[in-house]
Amino acid sequence: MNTMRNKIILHYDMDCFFAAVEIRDNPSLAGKPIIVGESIVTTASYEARKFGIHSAMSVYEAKKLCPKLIVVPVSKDKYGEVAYQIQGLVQKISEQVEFLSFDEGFADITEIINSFPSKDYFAQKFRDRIFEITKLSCSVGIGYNKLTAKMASEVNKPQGHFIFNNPEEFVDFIKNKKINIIPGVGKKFQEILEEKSFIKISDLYKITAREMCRMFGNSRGALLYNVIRGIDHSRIEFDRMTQSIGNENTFKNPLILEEEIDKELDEIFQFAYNRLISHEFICKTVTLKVKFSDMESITRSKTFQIPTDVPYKLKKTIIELLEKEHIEKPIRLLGIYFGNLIEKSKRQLNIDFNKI
Ligand code: TTP
Ligand code: MG
Repeated sequence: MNTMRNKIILHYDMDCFFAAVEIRDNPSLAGKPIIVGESIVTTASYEARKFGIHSAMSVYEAKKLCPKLIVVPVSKDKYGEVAYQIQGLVQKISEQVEFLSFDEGFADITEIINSFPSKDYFAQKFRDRIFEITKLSCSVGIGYNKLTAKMASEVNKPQGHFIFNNPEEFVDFIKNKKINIIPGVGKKFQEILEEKSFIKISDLYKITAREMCRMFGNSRGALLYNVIRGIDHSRIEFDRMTQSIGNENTFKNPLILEEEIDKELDEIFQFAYNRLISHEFICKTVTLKVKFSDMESITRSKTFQIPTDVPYKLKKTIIELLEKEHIEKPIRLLGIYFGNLIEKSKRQLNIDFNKI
């Protein structure tokens, strides 16, 4: 068995993301053709897609296709907030994560999947949990690499999941599909392929890697050769500097009493702190996030002069941030994040003797 087969990767992609958030927050939009955008369509509800409306189309053109179309302006901050919640959950299940955009990402679940009854069970639980937290649906794919996970999440979209356990299953699934099922094969490349009478994926298996490179260029040819065989060695890109490490919790029964808040804060801190330490990071910024039961939310941060991982200092800062707020409303969510992360080993090597 090669290493490729040993990994288990989950990919999630929110359904109709911007539109779904808008519908969630204004249920009178449900079941109607809506798009989110000002002059360009960012996304369309499934009802609007039935008219042929899609992302990147002009709103003018979209309205011609569906005169009853409802146009909702973009609220990036709101989608960012939801993305943050989702990413918090994903970071809880795995330390190897990569977020491709607001609504899409990968998690390496190799280490934890064996403690669940099955991949199918895990995918369902993941979707349920996302819905519980955000009241939004997503689609999930589980594969043995990033490519197959991403393609799996498309299979039962929306509100579904699918699993590729190995290359045999993958090839069996895609061989009779059209070539544009492959991510990255756009209209232009599809036309080039069709000119050469490659219509279905199965038409490509008889071509050797060398021939493919000759026909389509080295990198594109090699990529195509691998992709149709379910081969992808790309790694999860965990970008440490742009991400923070932390933890948050949503409470079914909002917290009111001081001792309840302290207890929860303690637990969240411990979890977040353990993650910081296990990654061997020190941090420069500490962030406290609080969401109230009336949905108002606040995010407060403090940045230190010198990065630290001293628990006492980190905890004290969090408590100070909380106390400054004079909270009187019930709390629905508490979160603690450590940002501006620096690898501890690098920090030690970076000591500048001139400055001591
Ligand atoms: P996608 O995941 O591509 O689309 P989607 O979530 O709207 O729909 P699907 O159910 O098919 O996954 O993109 C995520 C969000 O990113 C989308 O809701 C709006 C935004 N977006 C843009 O702003 N511009 C674009 O061109 C695209 C494709 C998406
Ligand atoms: Mg999406």
